[in-house]
Amino acid sequence: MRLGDPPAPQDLDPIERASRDELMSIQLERLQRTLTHAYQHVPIYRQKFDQAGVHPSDCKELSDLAKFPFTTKQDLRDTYPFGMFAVPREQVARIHASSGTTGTPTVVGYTRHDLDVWADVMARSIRASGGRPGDIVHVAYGYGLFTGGLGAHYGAERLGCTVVPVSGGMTPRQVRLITDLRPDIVMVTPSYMLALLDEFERQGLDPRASSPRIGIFGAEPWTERMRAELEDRFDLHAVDIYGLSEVIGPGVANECVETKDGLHVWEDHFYPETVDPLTGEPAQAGELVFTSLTKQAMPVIRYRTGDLTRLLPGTARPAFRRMEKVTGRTDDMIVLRGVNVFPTQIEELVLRVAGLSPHFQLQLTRPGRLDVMTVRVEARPGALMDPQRSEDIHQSTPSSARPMNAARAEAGEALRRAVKDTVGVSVEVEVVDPETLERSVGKLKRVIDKRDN
Ligand code: DLL
Repeated sequence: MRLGDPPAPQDLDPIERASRDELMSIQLERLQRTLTHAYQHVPIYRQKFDQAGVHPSDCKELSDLAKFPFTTKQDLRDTYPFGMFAVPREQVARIHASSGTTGTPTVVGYTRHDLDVWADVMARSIRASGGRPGDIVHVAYGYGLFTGGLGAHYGAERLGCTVVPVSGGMTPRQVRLITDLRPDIVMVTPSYMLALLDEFERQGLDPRASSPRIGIFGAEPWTERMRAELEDRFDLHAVDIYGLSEVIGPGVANECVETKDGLHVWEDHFYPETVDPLTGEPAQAGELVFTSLTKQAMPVIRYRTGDLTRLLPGTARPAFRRMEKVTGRTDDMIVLRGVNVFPTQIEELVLRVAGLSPHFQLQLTRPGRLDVMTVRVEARPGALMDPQRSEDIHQSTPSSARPMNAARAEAGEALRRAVKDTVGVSVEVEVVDPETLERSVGKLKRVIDKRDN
């Protein structure tokens, strides 16, 4: 695998070469402007600021932002659909929306200038990932109300790439297009990249011989172990991209391929803080909170993302702080008999056990008074096979009636022990046949909650 080359300094945006002090002075000026814009044009911000007894003119330095109230998803729901907009609706050039699977959908809007900023930060993200003008970019993030597809699309065009706008789904066709068009870059959720991996193998193609040298993966949490898995099996650089629709979409933060040490937050547009998720007080590690610095249509002030991470000083782009890979969301956290468990913790452990594939689900049940979590994980194809297996097939024994073979039981036990030792909680493990768990096309649903509350 070719080492990820850093871009030549003259190819960076000027702000990427700025000093921290220069960046901070731009941030302060933009922050003051944003607070004023929100206060003047969005009734809910005016109300909340007034209630908290703060006024945009109270923001004299960046740390004064902590005096301002938070914005939550509930605020977006309460003002659905257009109540958070700070410009007349006719100046809104595009709408995106969340799927609304967990309640009222939330709508976000962009002026032409916002779309321009978005394309710029996405182009910057793709370049930081190792992309260059002229590269072919296969976009398998969903196109539509989800921000992944169109966000990646316009960013790749802005950088000067050739875009293949495939969107999600139709997996065999994705593999065909990757094989025939030979993209340099694939942009997709890590879980769907795994589904593409299966499809390569199903078609008898060697994924390591495929063309992509970079995968830009995001929209859901994924671990260092998953990075190693994807890099090894596809022979590419796997780089993390982060974003959320309320803030702009993908391109809020991105890893630099030469360091892969967390995501540089594009702080000239999005100001990050981390707070204690319970008290809301500033904390070194905790819930990520964003304030937009340049958005016109829908400025967000101290938006609570629900994502858990830690802010660190910049490395490959020294002026910009980094965020650690997101380990999970406050609402993804499973509290199992008093112990907090994140699906990413289980992912790390699953991928350490030989013979277990990265495809797993967490099923929650409540058979008695206590919650039980079952890790249902697929064996890797060809691994953990029962020597009697071929006879079983001839006898056409239904697979559910077959006893779990010794190798599977051992792998399951190894995982169970690892979870107990590392996370501190007892789980059940069920090792299932390859290709029996549902695959995601976009964002993966890891947890199946079968407890009736
Ligand atoms: O997922 C935007 C996006 C598209 C990001 C494509 C990256 C690539 P939403 O649908 O609004 O927007 O979901 C945002 O997804 O708050 C996180 O919980 C999660 N998320 C996004 N990127 C990452 C990541 C898009 N790299 C929510 N790691 C966020 C972990 C992520 N979680």
